[in-house]
Amino acid sequence: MKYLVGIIILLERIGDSNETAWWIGLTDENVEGLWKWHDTDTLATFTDWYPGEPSTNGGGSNNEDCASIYVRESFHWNDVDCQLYKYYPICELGGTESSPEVVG
Ligand SMILES: [Ca+2]
Ligand SMILES: [Ca+2]
Repeated sequence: MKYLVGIIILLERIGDSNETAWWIGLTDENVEGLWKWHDTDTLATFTDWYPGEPSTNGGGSNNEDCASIYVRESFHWNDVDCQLYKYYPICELGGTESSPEVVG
């Protein structure tokens, strides 16, 4: 997660981003309170929620099912309404199980 925060800080410093938050691909839309990664459908084993989050119904919405990295909350996570807020996604690349290619 530090890698993703580093990317966000870099984008801000080069003036390429003024986003308030970024979608990280974590959702509890299927079972409330069970946060799963969208791409693998696996439960999150690590979370970094801002104090008081996930709030489920903050901001007047009763449907906060999408986790975001919230820039103004020191890059901690906040759940938001998936339809109400359209944040850009920021994702880590998946690892590869293949051996590195030997050159030479
Ligand atoms: Ca939720
Ligand atoms: Ca929230």
